[in-house]
Formats: sequence, C-alpha cells, structure tokens
Amino acid sequence: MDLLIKNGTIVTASEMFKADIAVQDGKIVEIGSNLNIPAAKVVDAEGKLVLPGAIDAHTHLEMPFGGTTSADGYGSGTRAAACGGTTTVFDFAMQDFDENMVDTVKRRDALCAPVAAVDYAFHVGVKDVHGDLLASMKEAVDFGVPSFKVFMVYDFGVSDGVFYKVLEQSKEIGALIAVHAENNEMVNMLVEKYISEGKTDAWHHYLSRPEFVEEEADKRAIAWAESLDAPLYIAHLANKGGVEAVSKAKEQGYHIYAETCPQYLEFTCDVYKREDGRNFVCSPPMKGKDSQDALWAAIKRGDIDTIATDHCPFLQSEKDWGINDFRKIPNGCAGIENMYPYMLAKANAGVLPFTKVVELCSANPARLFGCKQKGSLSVGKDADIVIYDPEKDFTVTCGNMHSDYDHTVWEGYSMHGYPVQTYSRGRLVYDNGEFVGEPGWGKFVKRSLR
Ligand code: DUC
Ligand code: ZN
Ligand code: ZN
Repeated sequence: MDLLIKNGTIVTASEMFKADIAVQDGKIVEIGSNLNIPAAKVVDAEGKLVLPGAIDAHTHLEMPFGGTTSADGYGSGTRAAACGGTTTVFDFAMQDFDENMVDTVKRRDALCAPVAAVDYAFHVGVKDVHGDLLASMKEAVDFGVPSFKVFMVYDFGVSDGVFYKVLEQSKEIGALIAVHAENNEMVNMLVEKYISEGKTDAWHHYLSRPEFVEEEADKRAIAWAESLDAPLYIAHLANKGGVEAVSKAKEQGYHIYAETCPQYLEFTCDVYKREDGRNFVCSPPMKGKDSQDALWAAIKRGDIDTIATDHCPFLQSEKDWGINDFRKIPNGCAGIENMYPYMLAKANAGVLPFTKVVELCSANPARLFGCKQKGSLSVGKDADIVIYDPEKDFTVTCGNMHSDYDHTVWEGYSMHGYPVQTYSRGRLVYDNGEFVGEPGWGKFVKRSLR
C-alpha cells in the first residue's frame, strides 16, 4: 500500500466515524477499523478529522479583468488551494468572441496544465453563440466540460435572449448553466447617478449594486429556467430576496441550485465604509446583515447547495486605482486558501455540523458538476484527503498564505482548528504550513452529468 492513514475520524456528508484509510495508486482502496496492511507511509491521525478535499467550483485565475489580470495565476492559485485543503479547482475559461468553446478550454488548459498543483476543471464563460458556436457547447460537454456560465453584467455579459438560448441548449446536451445575476441597466444607471453627484468612494460601489439589483436578476434568471424546466446554478448568491426565490423554486420542485461564498457569510456591506473599503470591492458586493442572516439560515435548512470562493485577487496598487473613483477598482477578493478552513472552523465552533461542511464544499459540487471521482471518502474515489486538527489555532496573514497577492480581506482572521495536511490523489501537497506539492501534478478533471 502507498499510504495508510490511521486512527482518524472520517467525515462524510452524512456521518463521522473512526476508521483507517488505505490508498494505492492515488485511489482509496480500503476503509475500515484497525487496518493492518503494510504501507510505504503510515500517518497517525489520532485526534484529527479526515475529510475529503474541498472542491472550489468558482475561481478566476490569471483572468484578464478590470484593466489588469487577477494576481493569482494557475500555479500560485492551485498551490494556495492545496494549502487550504482544496484539491479540485474550477476556473472560468472565458470564450473569446467567435471562438469554438472547446478551443476556449484548450487555450486555458495549455496555461494551466504545466503548473497546476491540484486537479482542476473549467466552466466555459459564454460570450458568443452565433452561427455554429451554440453547437460547440455540445462539443465542450463531450470534451468533459458540461458546465457554462453566463454573466448578466460586464461588457462581456450576454443578452437575455442569448441566456435563454444557452439554457435551452443545456437541457438537450446535459449541461448545467451557472449565472452571475445582477441587473446591468440598474447598475449602470446607479453608477452614473452617483458619479455625477461626486459620490466616488467604495461605499457607492455597494450602493450601485444593492440588494434589489441582484434579487431582480435572480428572479428573472429563475423564471426563465423554470419556463424551460432547465437546471440553473446561481453563482455567489448574496441577497435575502434571491435566497427566498431559490427556496421557493426548490419547494416547487425546480432544479435551481445556489452557491454562496465565505465573504458574504463573514462580512457585510459595512466593510465599504472602512478606509480600506476598496479592498473588499467585488461583484456582487457584500450585502446587509439581513442578507447575511438569510444566507446562514438557508445553509442550515439545505437551500444553499455549495460554498465556493469567487477567488479573484488583485494587487494593492491595482485596488488603489479606485481610491477616488470606485469604477476603477478591479472587482474581486481572495479566498481560495480560506474557504475550507473558514467553514470547518465554523463547524468546530458548533455553528453547523462538519458533515454539512463536507456536503457544501465537496460532495455537492462533485455531484452537481459531474466530478465522479471526487467529493467523498469512499473506496474507488480519488484519494483527495485533508487531515484537520480541531485544536490548532491559526490567524490569517498575507505572509502565511501561499498566493501571489499582497493583501487579503481575511487578514487577521483567527480560527480554532485548521488543516494540517492535504493529499492530492494520495500525494502529500501541503504539510503543516508548507506547500510540498509540485507544479504540473494537477490533472484536468473530465466530467459528465449523464
Ligand atoms: N466578480 C468579481 O468580483 N470578480 C470576478 C468576476 C466577478 O463576477
Ligand atoms: Zn460572477
Ligand atoms: Zn466569479
């Protein structure tokens, strides 16, 4: 046997139990009590939790955006993921206009494959479906990429008609559409209004994208999906009205799924009043306390399906472009190394069960996005394993993270409990504060929803 993890408490999405795990050739081959198998490496996990690696279904690595490129490339982003217990990273391969979607994926894979430290997958960010391009969605599905994202905002956002066509197509080809839902016209109108009134600080980033701007777009997107009975995944849900709309759709039996992110669970829009408020600028922005409470309540009753990060960090000098004009702040925050530790620390503090964290951060993203080899500790699955010490105290600082950014919204955030080891397909990639993996180890995860 290559690896034997002994005496730990295994956490699945439904139960916790004491057992040993045996790993051979990157796969889990046996789980049981007191396994007595000779192994090249034996790890004693007494007093520790043993969890499946997290799957971050929403990151923007090396993404040209906001007049620059996000600060974490595929190498540093996946390295940081490994150090936060995330063993599969989904990135957005943004389609160029007039580009076949398989070519989009191959173009980004060529950048990612040589440097990825953990396994990775892509969603295609759809921009253009004219002519044969709509049919290239099916080619992408056959290539192992059965998920797509449409943006209702930004200069690369799609029209309502294109969004509808993409949803319609997804049903035929067995794909899942994710949406960035905000009302573009409302955002543009409010931005213009505040700028013309000389209101240029980060607080007005929030005021130009307040609760109703997201809620209205959520409801519109849900209505279209319902009219087609197509599945829809609402990315980075952050507002209370949208949560209520998702709950209602689920109650009525529609396949509407929702993701939220740690930043919405931890911070409120009050951060935009801080002197460094620009560093928290992302879209959708953090919302009010009512929305935050609604997100936590929805997590607890099962109406939020996944947690992901929307990791999209920028350098301080780039964030500073918008000190006097919020429009110039590149949108996005760090989170790839913080998601699993944050959620697990909440479980350790009794806010939610550890099993629920595994469901939200690993089992559900694996199921919804068709990662058949991932998402649980069970025989036959990839040995993507995190060992978690519930007694280890940890405070985030930029210096103890493993990204290429120079500041983080999580600076100073303290947790009781922290991951101490991460294994990617049985290979140790993170060991007690150190990245010990290798660039190029990570493999493209071919997926299927059928
Ligand atoms: N929102 C962000 O804040 N950054 C990246 C893209 C997005 O939609
Ligand atoms: Zn988005
Ligand atoms: Zn995003």
